[in-house]
Amino acid sequence: MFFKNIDKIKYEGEKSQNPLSYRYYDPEEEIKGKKMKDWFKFSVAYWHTLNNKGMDPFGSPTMNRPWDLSDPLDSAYAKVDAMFEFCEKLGLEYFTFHDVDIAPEGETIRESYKNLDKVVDKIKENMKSSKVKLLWGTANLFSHPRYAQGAATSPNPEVYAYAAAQVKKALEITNELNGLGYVLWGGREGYDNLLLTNSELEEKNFANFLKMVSDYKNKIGFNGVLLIEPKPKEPTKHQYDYDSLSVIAFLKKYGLDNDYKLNIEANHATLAGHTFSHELRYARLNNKLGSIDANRGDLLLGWDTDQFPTNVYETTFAMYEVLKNNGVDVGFNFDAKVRRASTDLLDLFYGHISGIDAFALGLRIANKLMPIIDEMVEKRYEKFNNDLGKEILNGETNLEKLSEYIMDKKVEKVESLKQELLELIINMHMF
Ligand code: XLS
Ligand code: CA
Ligand code: CA
Repeated sequence: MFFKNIDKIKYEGEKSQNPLSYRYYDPEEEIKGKKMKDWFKFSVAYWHTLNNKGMDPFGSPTMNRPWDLSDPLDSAYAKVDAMFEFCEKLGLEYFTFHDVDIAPEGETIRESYKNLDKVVDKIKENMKSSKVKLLWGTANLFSHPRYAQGAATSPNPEVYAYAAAQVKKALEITNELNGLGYVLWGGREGYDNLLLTNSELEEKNFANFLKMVSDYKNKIGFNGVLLIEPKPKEPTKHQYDYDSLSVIAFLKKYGLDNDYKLNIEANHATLAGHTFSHELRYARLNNKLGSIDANRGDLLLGWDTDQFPTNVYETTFAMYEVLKNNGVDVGFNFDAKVRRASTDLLDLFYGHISGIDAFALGLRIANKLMPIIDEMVEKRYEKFNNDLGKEILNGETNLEKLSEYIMDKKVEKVESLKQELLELIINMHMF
């Protein structure tokens, strides 16, 4: 046991003053006929919760974790137990990992495969006596020095092959563990210097790589959803999977749009100069809203801080999009870490609890606001129900007809937007 003095976190309702309880997240409560736990399928991220030790570009690790042992494989086994215990205590059923998070990397890919097999056996063993499952898996194609100039967009074909071998195995173990999804985040797929980049070559290689991934997924019969995670920058100056719409355009260009959906991260949305809900909206409208990385950034810092989501306005607007999408295919992963100075094991619980509650409250409020917002939007566009509106909407008119129609009419004013009224109503429901 790693979290000895902590009992299972329970739903105690909003009057509770116990920080180790849920005030809004009641897993069994139904909203629109679906249990809260099924709306979310919250997951804990291996890399932030078990592997992050508080290192940053200015300083050494600040956290000593009881699962960090001297032998890397022993540590890997201890982490499996820690993950299962942590999820069970939070009452969550899912976790996520990169290949290198769960098992030590070997000198060759052959050795890495062996280590992965050992740890995956241990995960399977733990799964037998637990409800805890895999939400999604992925391969880390960005930390090792070989990936400094890209993986599927590297100038070196052997690096490309190494990346392919990592993804092959990561897909296989995700499949063996019945993961609901597989994520591709192109951490180093981008450029730092445009003049030194053969953009056409990199783009083609990247597209071929994604094609191979989806072919192999089908070959091994993996039923989960393949997900691309957009991010505009960091670590590279410009990343190819910039945002929802650029990924969707890329997928369409290469005939891959039936093979992939998107994993939208809140912090990446704001790095791209968008809101979280903007990214969710455009993914949703293109039938691409596959999964969510639940976190938040800090606008004053301006980098990928991966903080726990606590802003209920943001979670509410996000859940409005999720409700409209009737949920997501995969789930909500806490791609979030405690701050470097928050060094207690308990802080891991506080972070997750406050993120879970912020989303649960967001879901409740969004559900109440939805009919009000929908009515305001409908009213705003109601003129498109008249003959002129219908012709425009159905693409049944042309410039001549329109100019003829409007020739002698005065068109001076549109009805008020009523943004202030909406904002007032939102606060009425919020507090
Ligand atoms: C980094 C990404 C990463 C992906 C998985 O910014 O968020 O953690 O979610 O590789
Ligand atoms: Ca992420
Ligand atoms: Ca991030």
